[in-house]
Amino acid sequence: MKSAFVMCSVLLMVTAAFAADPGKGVENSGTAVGVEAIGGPDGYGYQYIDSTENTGLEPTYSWVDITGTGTGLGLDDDGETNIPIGFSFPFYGVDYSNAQVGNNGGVLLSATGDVWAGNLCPMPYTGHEHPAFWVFWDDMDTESGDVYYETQGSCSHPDCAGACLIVEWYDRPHYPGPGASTATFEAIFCDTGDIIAQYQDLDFGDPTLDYGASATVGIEDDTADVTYFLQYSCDTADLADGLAVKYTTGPVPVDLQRIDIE
Ligand SMILES: [Ca+2]
Ligand SMILES: [Ca+2]
Ligand SMILES: [Ca+2]
Repeated sequence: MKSAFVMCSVLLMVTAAFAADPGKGVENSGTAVGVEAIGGPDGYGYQYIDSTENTGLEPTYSWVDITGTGTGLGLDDDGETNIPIGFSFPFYGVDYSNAQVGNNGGVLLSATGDVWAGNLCPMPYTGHEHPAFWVFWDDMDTESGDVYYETQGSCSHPDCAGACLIVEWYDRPHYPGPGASTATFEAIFCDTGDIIAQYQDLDFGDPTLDYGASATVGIEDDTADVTYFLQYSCDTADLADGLAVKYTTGPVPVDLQRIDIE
């Protein structure tokens, strides 16, 4: 039988948002997306798209350094602190004005909670009762660098048209530090509700840690009443320096269309 299996490499710019069932408790594809360039939607309607896509809706990697202008938090090894967002930020349908930043690479949309040293995955982390953005959840340390935040009324990142909050983990080693090298990455919370992670340097000089080999990356709602979540990666070295990942409830292109032709 003649095989006429064709891999269509044309990007079909179908930008309709996936039909997202807003029903609580709906299972999603978050645990299986791995490092696909486009993932979701989760039960709420979040999808992600990373900068390796070229459909026109992917985020631009455009590093914003706030180490000279932002506020250094001086976080301990496993410390957290509360910060003002500076505007009303919507996350899974709830507006937040404060966030809690953890040294271990996560931001909680709550006033309490821990970004524990031991990242857990696959998501969801059901022991956690706080909405979270796991930017690069891993056991970061303190021998160098700091964690900074800054609210910008007119965001410096080209994919945020309005205000944004930027949180930057700068030059941080992995526990127990100082290690061979450090990591630098950041989260950008746009006032539209979009969230962008940017990874400038994820090379610790240790293959067991580099590029997310021991980190959780994704977003999740309060998992006390499970749950919505969208995992980007889980303990796999599939991130890269110069990568941006956007999480959004807005339009995301359908992934490469694989078409069987008989
Ligand atoms: Ca730590
Ligand atoms: Ca490095
Ligand atoms: Ca880890």
